[in-house]
Amino acid sequence: MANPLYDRLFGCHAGSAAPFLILPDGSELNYDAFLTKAAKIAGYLSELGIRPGDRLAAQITKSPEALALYAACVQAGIVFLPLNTAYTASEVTYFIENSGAALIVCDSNAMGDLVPVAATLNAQLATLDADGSGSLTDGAAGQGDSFATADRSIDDLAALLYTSGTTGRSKGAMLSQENLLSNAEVLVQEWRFTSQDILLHALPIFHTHGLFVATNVALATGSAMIFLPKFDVDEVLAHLPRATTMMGVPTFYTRLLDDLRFDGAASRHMRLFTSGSAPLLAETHDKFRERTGHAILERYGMTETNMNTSNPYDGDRRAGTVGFPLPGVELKICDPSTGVELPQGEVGQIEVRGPNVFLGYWQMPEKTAEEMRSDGFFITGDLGLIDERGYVQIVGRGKDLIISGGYNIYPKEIELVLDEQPGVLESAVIGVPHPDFGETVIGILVAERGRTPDEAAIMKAVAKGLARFKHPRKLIVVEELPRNTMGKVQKNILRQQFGDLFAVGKAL
Ligand code: MLC
Ligand code: AMP
Repeated sequence: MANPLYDRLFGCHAGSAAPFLILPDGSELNYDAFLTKAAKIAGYLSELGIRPGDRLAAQITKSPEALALYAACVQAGIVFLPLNTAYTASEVTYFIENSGAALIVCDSNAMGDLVPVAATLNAQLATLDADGSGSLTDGAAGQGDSFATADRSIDDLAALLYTSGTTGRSKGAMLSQENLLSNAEVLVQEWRFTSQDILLHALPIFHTHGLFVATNVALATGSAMIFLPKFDVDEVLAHLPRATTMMGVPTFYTRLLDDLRFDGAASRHMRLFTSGSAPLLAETHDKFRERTGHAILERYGMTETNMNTSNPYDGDRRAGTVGFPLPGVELKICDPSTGVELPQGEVGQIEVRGPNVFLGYWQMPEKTAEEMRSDGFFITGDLGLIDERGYVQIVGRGKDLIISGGYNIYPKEIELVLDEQPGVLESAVIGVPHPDFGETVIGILVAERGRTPDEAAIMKAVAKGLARFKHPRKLIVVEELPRNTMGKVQKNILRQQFGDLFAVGKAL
């Protein structure tokens, strides 16, 4: 029996007393205890009738048990579908319906909303709360300490991660065991991880960055993680002395720099800081190096592709670049309209191919075909160039996407809600620079003739349907939207017009 992902990341640690999770109160969970927790959960999932290949949707708070649920799914061959805890019930309903999840694991607070959804969609429901209690844990308690690992091949589906789309409809990116494993192996080598490392983990575990980049790299090397529930500057500063490495989104680094307690002394012992999921401003990179002596290692990835490029561990980590394609990853810059590869130095669409690139979108062959070329290159939607030294620079996005604090937000999804509101004729949602989140969302509205949109009512409607991080931080009513001759809204003009709304020192 084989299960490459389980065997390589988890099974190899059986019997190990080495620490895996170091919790905020200083207590530790060793590898063996973690694996036992996972095996018990796998036993319970099996008792519930969840079979290899079934999808399990989890909207749960970060905890050792939540991570053990991921391990249990890998061991039982169940496709893990983690969901942002900020999603509203209506957002979650779509994911469950679209994926056909057999089991939903949620916080007991969400039961009221999800019981009817589960009943309608014929899914089972279990609970897991932030403190690790719940019906999942109760069911797992009665199970044996070991579980017969399900037989899986390297091409089998391991996870389904939803990413929003430019049409407003989310797509489930199908990630195989090989996608996850190949990327973890490469990152371990490139970033020189060893079992001596202690990774400060303050990222959420429902996205690629916190789950597959951070956690899988730690698992692949048998290193420990200081497992914090979220990014909180005080907590991070308190735990940093014990860490050797940290992975973060740019907001982590700007928040640390805003705190004068974070200085050379607080970070001298660290081996590596990495950044990704959103652009790290060259200014932040430079300020960080000045303050701490460390050059943050910036890398570039996506839900669909895991990690594509990385600045070098040894050598020049260049601000404003995302480094070189990772070993095994091919990257080219192409003309967006023809797909023809462009000469070095020219700006075009970034396309990537390799064992890291996903299998396609769940039950959306037409969407997959739009973004995946027949020769296996994936069209990322990011615009970039390869400079004279071979470093990749991301210069913009071909896709209409906002990245706020590392979370992706597709304007279309918000525009659809705004357009429906009484008194609103039409809307355009744009991202503008924000000192904390990098970019933030604003909504530009055109009122129906003779009417004044009720902003409070609009924000209430937005809150009902959409996760908090997607909410416009400001609504602005204009006479009309700028359009080109084809009638397309010129968002670049709006971004110029409202781009300094959140500039430092500007009163709102
Ligand atoms: C929280 N809020 C956000 C937000 N996060 N709003 C916009 N953008 C965000 N990212 C909301 C909160 O609900 C709150 O609402 C208000 O904004 C301020 O909250 P906060 O306390 O300041 O936020 P905090 O909880 O500290 O979270 C900020 C953060 C977090 C940056 C630490 O968002 C985070 O951990 N981001 C990481 C995202 C990530 O892992 N992305 C990886 C994607 S994978 P209110 O009601 O209080 O105003 C990927 C591939 C790759 O992209 O390459 O890695
Ligand atoms: P997601 O869909 O959440 O996986 O987000 C992927 C997107 O994040 C990419 O397509 C990029 O636009 C962006 N991204 C990730 N890493 C970086 C980076 N280092 N610099 C700029 N953008 C990045």
